[in-house]
Amino acid sequence: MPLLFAGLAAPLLAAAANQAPARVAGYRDLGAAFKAFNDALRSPSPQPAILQASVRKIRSAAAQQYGWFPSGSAPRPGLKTAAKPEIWSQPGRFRQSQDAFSAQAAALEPAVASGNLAVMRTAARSLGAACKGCHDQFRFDLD
Ligand code: ASC
Repeated sequence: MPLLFAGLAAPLLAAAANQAPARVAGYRDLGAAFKAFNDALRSPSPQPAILQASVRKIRSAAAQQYGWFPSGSAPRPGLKTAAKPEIWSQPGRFRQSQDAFSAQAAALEPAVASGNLAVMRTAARSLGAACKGCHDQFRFDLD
């Protein structure tokens, strides 16, 4: 039977290890969507379709991020990640940061719907602050 268990465990471990690349891809997409949003806001008359599509992607990332930090994806020898161990040792604090991001992502939608560029810029700044707040606490400096 040990061979059978080994056969089952290997794919499970591989799935856990793959969660770090999953979050890297997720944050890359999120960063691209936020950049598209901010780039559009720099235009004198941003296209609502671009703003709305970006917000949809940002909100999707906000929903998915809760699944990006399974225990098997914490830092360990052989796993390259900028995620700090505090994510797993202080889950309540980390959850607060995740919720702060979700709240600011959700707030983008009514800001865009208002059609008011100043309101959208303020909402985008608040979202960026939520990103930074989490990075400052839970992400190693990238270089
Ligand atoms: C961005 C981006 C982030 C945040 C952060 C805010 O545009 O990609 O990670 O804003 O830099 O300080």
